[in-house]
This record gives sequence, structure tokens and C-alpha cells, in this order.
Amino acid sequence: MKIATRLNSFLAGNGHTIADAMDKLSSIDGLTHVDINYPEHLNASSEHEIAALLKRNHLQLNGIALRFQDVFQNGEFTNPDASLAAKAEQVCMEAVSLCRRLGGEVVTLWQAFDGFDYPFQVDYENSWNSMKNAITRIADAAAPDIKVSIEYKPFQPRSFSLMPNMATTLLLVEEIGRSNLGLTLDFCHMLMAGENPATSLAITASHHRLLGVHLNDGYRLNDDGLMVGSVHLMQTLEFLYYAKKYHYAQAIYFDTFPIRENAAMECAQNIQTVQKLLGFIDRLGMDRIETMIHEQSGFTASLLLGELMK
Ligand SMILES: [Mn+2]
Repeated sequence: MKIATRLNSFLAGNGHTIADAMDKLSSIDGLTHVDINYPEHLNASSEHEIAALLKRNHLQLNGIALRFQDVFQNGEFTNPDASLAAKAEQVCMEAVSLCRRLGGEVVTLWQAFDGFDYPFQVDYENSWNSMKNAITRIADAAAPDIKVSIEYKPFQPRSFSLMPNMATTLLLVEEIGRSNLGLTLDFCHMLMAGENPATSLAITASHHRLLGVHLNDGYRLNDDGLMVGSVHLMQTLEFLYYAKKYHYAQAIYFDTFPIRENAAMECAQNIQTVQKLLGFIDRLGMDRIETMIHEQSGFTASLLLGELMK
């Protein structure tokens, strides 16, 4: 199983370098992969240094995650300034090249600023086409070896995101129709969007569009980034059941924010939770769980909770 976590959790505090963070990551049992934020982490460290750190710490690059800077606050691909929209696309092309050079598999695209705050602020059809055209070109530049995965989020920092939920994102991805394009499902983002995470996974995976999973937890109204399973345990269990059912083989990335917690202990706890929940699924057996689901009975479904508490 490929397990990755949020590098920035290990950069918090005073003066921690990417070298310090990677050293800490390499000491965590079960952690295999790292995601690098672009351009953020390349401002702090050179590409050469990151390549050497990955090698030294026996870590694989899962991929590159775009972190658009505040210059794009009026939109990435939908920026009203055409030169900035072109610049956002260029940043993605650079991320694709970097991912390829560092041996990663997937570029994760979270369009923080493609959204709106006021009625009448944007033209929705124009915005859709701008995003569609830009992402088509990015996916084509990434093909065939690099995957491009859109991480949707309903709001934050914008009041409304233009890529807000599973169905809208899947529609865009299917309209574009490139085989290396898909979705990253972030557990908190799905809760914020009012989705049941396992439903989103099953629909995305059955369309062969599941390219990334970000596990965490929260209280639905905010991107809390709490430890895996700490609030929505049964929905996390259901999500992992479907990840297994659809043979999800990319990394499980913990997108959590240990602000007051020790980052290494927090990550180790997330790994243990996932391993224990997957172990529980194995003990019960996929067939038995599937048989229970086929009853479509709320009572039968609740028996899983009893089994989990044994
Ligand atoms: Mn995420």
C-alpha cells in the first residue's frame, strides 16, 4: 500500500527545512511516498536537493500538487486577466515536467481561486470553457506517463468554487475525455460538499476516474483536517471498503493539519487507523460485507458497527 502524508505538517514551527521534514517522514513506519507542492516547495529547496532527499530517505514521489499563489486570487484558468490565466496554465505545465523528472505519477490540481463570491460576478459557461480548454492542454502535455487529477472543494477560499463536487468535476473530466485525467477525493472536501464519501468513490472509480485519495476528517462545515476516522468512523470504513472493492492502487495521502499534535505521531496514528480498518474488512471478508449491502437493510448495515466495536 502506498502511503503519503502532508509535508507541510512537518515544516510547521521555526526554521524547519524540507530536509528536516523528509528525515522525519522516513522514520515513520509504513510511509512510502511524498507529495511536493509546486511552486511552494521549489522556492524553499532546489529540484536537485529534493531528488537527493527522496533518494536518501528511501521515499518515492507520489506526485506534485499545485499551490497557486495569491497573484491568482481572481482565478487560475478563469482569471479575467488573460495573461494571468495563461500563467496559471504555464505553472501547471512546469509542475507536469517536474513530476516527470522526479519520477512522480500524478499532478494534483486544486483550483483554489477558480470561483466567485458574488451573484453576477462570473459568466459560468465562459468559465467552464476556460477551465475545460486549459485542463485539456495540461492533460495532453502530461500524457501518456503523467496523470492529472482534479481535487474539488465546494468553497474556501472563494465563497463558491467552480469545481465544487464529484458530479461537476466528473462531468468536466468526461467532457474532456482524456484517459490520464481524473479526480482526487478529499474526505473533508466531500463532507463540506454534503457528499457521502463512499458514494463519490464508487461513482468515480466505476468511471475509471479515481486518481487520488486524501484522507482526513472534520465536522463538515470546514476543512478541519483532523485525524483519519476521528469523527466519521463508519463513513471512513465504508470509503475504505469501496477503495478496496475498486482496487484503488494509487497513494492514500493524509491531508491532515496537526497544529497542536506531534506530526510524526499523528501520521503514525493515521496509518494505524487505515491498517486496522482494512484489517477489519479483511477479517469480515469482502464477500460477507457485499452480501450485507445487498440486503439494503439499515439494521443489517448497523451490524457492522457492532462487529467493529467487538
Ligand atoms: Mn486535499
